[in-house]
Amino acid sequence: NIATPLPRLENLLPPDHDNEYQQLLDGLLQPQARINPKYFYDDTGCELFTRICELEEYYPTRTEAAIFERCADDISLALVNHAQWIDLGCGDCSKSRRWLQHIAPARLIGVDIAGDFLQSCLADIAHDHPELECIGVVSDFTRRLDLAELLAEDRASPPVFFYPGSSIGNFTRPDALRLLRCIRQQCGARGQLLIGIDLVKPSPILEAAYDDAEGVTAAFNLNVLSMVNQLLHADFEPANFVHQAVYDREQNRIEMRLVAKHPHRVRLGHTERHFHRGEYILTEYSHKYTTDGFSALLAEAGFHCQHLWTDPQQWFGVFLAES
Ligand code: AVJ
Repeated sequence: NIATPLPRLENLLPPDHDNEYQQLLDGLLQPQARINPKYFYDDTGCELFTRICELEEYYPTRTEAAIFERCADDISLALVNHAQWIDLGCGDCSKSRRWLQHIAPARLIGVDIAGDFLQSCLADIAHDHPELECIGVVSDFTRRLDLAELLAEDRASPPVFFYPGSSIGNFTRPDALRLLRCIRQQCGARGQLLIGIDLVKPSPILEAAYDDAEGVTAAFNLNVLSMVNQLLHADFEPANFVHQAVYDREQNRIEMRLVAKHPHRVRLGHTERHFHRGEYILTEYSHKYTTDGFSALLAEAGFHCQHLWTDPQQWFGVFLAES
């Protein structure tokens, strides 16, 4: 391992820390306080999220993995050309790694916000697959995703964008549409998108998935406050808040909240905010789609939906779309 050179790492994160700081602060000063869910993923947050994915109540990860496993041959056959495989929000790249047993891309491009973690994970993959060109792209694609230059290095190979885990559920419908359009543009004429979507289902199942008995999701939600404390020099006291997950049937989304247990004041850098008892911070949306609803969104973004694979209970959908 020591002899393997580190994989190439492109940093496309624009250095706009001031802007980030301001947006985070603005969100917390709004009448409805909010924190962008991307701030969940510090080291502790990443660990807690891994534990969430293993919870009995949290069915999406396991259900998607089962679909991938059961339908791997069909999916592989439906991928026209998979020489360039782009993993959006790759994390530890474990999902892409499993695909390497079925398909043999020439290039693996892992896009994530956490650079150091990305490089070490890609180094491991590169070590196990010496023939594979591994490239890490440090980017916050909730803001901007621009891989045009990188993809153009291999014009002959249309890309496959891999966006698993229903991560797109964090975006509101208009924002999800914007991101899908952006991906479609970068697909060029023959690229494809393989995307995992959590489907609408009875609310007790959904609410349990986001409020597990062990309290791992609660810890995950509360942990975001330590990130905010660091970034904003704030003094949030996690013990003053309680985790809540509510399913909104009209909007088809889970809302994760941190509810103030009692009235109190929080310092936010040079300013401060008062929270009433019961007032809450909105920390995450997790949108659920019907299969028709998500197909329509793909169509609106200019994609043709080619295939849909689901599990027997129709809890999760894997869509393959082409431009
Ligand atoms: C990573 C956004 C797909 O919405 O299910 C899990 C995050 N939050 N439990 C989701 C999450 C609480 C997850 N995504």
